[in-house]
Amino acid sequence: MNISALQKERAKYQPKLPKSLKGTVKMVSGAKTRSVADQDEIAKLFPNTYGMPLVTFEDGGMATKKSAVNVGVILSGGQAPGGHNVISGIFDGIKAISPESKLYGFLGGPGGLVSHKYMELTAEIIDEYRNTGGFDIIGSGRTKLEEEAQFDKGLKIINDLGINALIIIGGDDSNTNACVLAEYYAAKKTGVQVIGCPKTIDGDLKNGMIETSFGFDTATKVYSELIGNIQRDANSAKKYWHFIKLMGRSASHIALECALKTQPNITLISEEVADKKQTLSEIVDYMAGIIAKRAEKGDNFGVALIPEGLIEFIPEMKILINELNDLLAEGTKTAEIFQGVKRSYRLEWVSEKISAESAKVFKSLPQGIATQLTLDRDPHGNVQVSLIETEKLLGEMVKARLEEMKKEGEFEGKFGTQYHFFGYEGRCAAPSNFDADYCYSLGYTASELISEGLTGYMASVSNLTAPAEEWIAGGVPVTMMMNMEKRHGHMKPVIQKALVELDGAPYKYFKSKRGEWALGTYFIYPGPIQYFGPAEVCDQPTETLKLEKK
Ligand code: FBP
Repeated sequence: MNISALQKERAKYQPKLPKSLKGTVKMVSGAKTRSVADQDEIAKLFPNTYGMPLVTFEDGGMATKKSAVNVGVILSGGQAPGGHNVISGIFDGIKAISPESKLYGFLGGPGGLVSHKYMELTAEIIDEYRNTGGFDIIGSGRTKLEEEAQFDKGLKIINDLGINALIIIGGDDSNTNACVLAEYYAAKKTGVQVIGCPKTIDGDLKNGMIETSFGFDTATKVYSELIGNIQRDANSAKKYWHFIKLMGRSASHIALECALKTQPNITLISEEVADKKQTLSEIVDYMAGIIAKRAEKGDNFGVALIPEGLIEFIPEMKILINELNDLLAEGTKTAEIFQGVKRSYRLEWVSEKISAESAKVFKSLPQGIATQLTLDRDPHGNVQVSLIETEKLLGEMVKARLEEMKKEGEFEGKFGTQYHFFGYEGRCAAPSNFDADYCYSLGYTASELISEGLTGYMASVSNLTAPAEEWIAGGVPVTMMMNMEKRHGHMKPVIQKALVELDGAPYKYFKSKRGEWALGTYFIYPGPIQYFGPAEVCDQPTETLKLEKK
C-alpha cells in the first residue's frame, strides 16, 4: 500500500486512553435508568433492555482470567473521521481480554450482516488503518436493520462464526436499531450482545450522557480551515461574498461550531429560523441588510455560512415541500398528469394545484430552484432536500433584493458571489488527536462492555474537555435516550435527535457576538489540523464542547 509521509508518521501515534482503562478495570453500576420521555411505552417495547443502570469503568479491578470474545463490527451511515480508531480500540480491547478473541467486520454496512459478507480483522489489517480517516477498512452503508427477517439472517452468520457480540457504529437511527436488535436477541435468549457507538459528523447524537458524537471534531476543523482560507481570500481581494453551505442533514451544530471557530459575517442557524418562524423573505432581508451595511463602509465582501438542513426549518418551505411531495408522489394521478405537462408550463401548473400561500412562496423562488423542487425526488418520491442548492437560492434572492434596494437608494455597493458546499471534504479526514483518542477510547470501552456481558448499551466516554487521562469511560442504556416519535406515519421508539439548543451556551455566545462579526471584519483563520506540536494547537476539543462544559 502506498502511504503518504504524514500517514507513515501518524501510524506510530498511540491514541490516549482514560486512566481507568489502562490497567485492570472494575465496572461500577449506578442507579436504574428511565427513558427521557414516554417511559411506559418504551418500557413495554423493551422488556429485556429497559431500566438498566448507567455503568462506569474504574481502575483497580481484580486481575482475573477472562474468556475470549468474538465480536462482529458494523459501520453504519455516513463516514466520520475516527471510525478506524474505534475498530482498532475494539481490537486491542478484546485482545487484552484474551489473545484468542477474534474480530469480524461486516462489509458495506448493516447490509453485510444480512447478506453474510464479512472478513476477519487481523492485527496486520488493523495496523494498516490505525489513525487513518475513512471507513474503507470494511466499508459502510445505509441499509436499515429493522425487520425480524434481517435479524434472523444476521443471527445465522453470528452463530456460524461463534460471535458473542455485535458493535454497531452509527448515528441516532442506527443506534436505535441496534437497541431493537439487542432486545430481539435478548428476548430470543440467543446470548448475543449488541453494543452501539455514537458516530456522526453532524454532532446531533448527544445528550446528558453522551457529550459528543465522534467525527464532529475533525470535520468541523477541516471545514473551519477551508472557511478561514476563504475569509482570507475575501479580505485580500475584497470583491466577493462567499456563500458557503455546510453539511449537517438536519441540525446546525456544524455551522455553529464553524462560526465559533472562524467568526464569519453571517451564519444562519436553522433552529433559530424555525423558532422565530422566519420566512424565506425575512432571511433574505436579514442577509441583504448586512451586505448593504458593510457596503456603506466600502466592504463589498464577506462570508456567509448556511446550514445544509435550513430549507426544512423554514416553516413556509416545509409546507411547500410537503404539498409538492403529495402532488407529485409516485403512482398518483397528479404525478402522471404532471409528466404530460409541457415543460415551459410546469411551474404555472404546479402553482395552480397547491395552496395559495405555497404558490406565493413557490413563485418567489428563482426558476432553477423551483424546477429542482419538482424534479429531484428520492426513491420514496420525496424532494431530495440535500440536493437543493440553498446557497445559490439565497444568493440569487439576495441579489434580487439588493437590486430593489439599489433602486430605492438603500444600497450603493457591489455584490459578487462565489458559492461553496463543504461536506464530503471533511468526512474522511485523518482524525484529529481528539477524535483519534476519543474513538480509540470508545472502541476500547465497547470491548469492556462486552466483557461484562452487557447488551443494549452505547459506549460512552465523557469529561471530554479534560485531558484524555481523566476521561470517564462507561456505558449508557440506549433505552434511556429514547422517546416516541412519528416516523412514516407510525409512532416509533427512537433516540432523541439533538438540535442546536437556543438556550445553550454555544448559541448564546454566538448570538452575543454575531452583530460585531457582521459589520466588522473579525475573521479567524484556524489553519489546518495539526497532529504534532503543542497541546494548545493539537489537542483542543470543539468550541461547542468547551462552551457547553464551562
Ligand atoms: P450520518 O448521520 O449517517 O453520520 O451522515 C451524516 C451526513 O454526512 C449528513 O451530514 C449528510 O446530509 C449526509 O450524511 C449525506 O449522506 P450521503 O453520504 O448518503 O450522501
